Amino acid sequence: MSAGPAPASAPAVWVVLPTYNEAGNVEGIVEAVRARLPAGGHVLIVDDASPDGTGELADALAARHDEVSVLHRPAKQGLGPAYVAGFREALAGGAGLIVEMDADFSHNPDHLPALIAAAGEADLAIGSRYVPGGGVADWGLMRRAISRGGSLYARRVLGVEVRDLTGGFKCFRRAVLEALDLDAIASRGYAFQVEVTYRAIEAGFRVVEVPIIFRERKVGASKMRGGIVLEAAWRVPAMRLHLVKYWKNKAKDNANQ
Ligand SMILES: Nc1nc2c(ncn2[C@@H]2O[C@H](COP(=O)(O)OP(=O)(O)OP(=O)(O)O)[C@@H](O)[C@H]2O)c(=O)[nH]1
Ligand SMILES: [Mg+2]
Repeated sequence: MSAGPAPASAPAVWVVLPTYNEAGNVEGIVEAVRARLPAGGHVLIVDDASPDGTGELADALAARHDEVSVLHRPAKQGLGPAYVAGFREALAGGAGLIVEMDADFSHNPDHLPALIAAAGEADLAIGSRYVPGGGVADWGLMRRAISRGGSLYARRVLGVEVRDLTGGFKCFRRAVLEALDLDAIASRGYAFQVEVTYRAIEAGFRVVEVPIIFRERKVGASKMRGGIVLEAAWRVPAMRLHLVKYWKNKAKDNANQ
């Protein structure tokens, strides 16, 4: 008999929230996520030693709620490494489904149930701005063009069907993260989002897109820098080339057998 409130068949959902200087958002987002989590769910905050005290606020939330925990990292190392560390902790904690989302309310917690449900059908559910029903609430023309152009660029270069490749609101089945070589993911910014999805597709997992409305953050400062966009610009073709190398090696291995 299962002692917990969750039915034995329901996989535990872990929501990983990376934070860097999110003191104005962390409490609100954790409470909003908690309110929408299925029974047995967990919230993991991954804080990179934010100088604004986010880590201490996160600790206070963890002390208040059993299902909230904090992973403290010693210095700001970028979004990608923070997620990889969070994914590892979630896998070790027994997560069945792992959600990644921003802590700045750009990813509306109201979309969580649909995203989690979709991952039950596929292997990876992606919150998507660029499918019918999805969109961006309050971006200027320039920002829209960068994001749309970035997704289109990545889609064309990689030759995949996913329309929103750079978004970071996703729900993975455990098996996806177990299958990916997390240590081999070198990307830190937007490229991280592209690389994880691309690797999942290449590994044969089913990916679905769920419409979301993305909002601009209301509180706190953006960490987006030109360097993050540039990283994505050169890493995307590098991902494709890496794969070419992989298949060439495989063909050589087969020929040698
Ligand atoms: N742990 C950790 N979290 C980070 C780091 N960089 C960004 N984050 C968090 O990742 C999420 C997304 O970062 P944002 O600053 O919103 O960057 P963005 O969404 O690309 O840019 P905006 O559109 O301006 O919001 C937020 O929750 C940030 O606090 C980092 O180096 N380490
Ligand atoms: Mg943001």
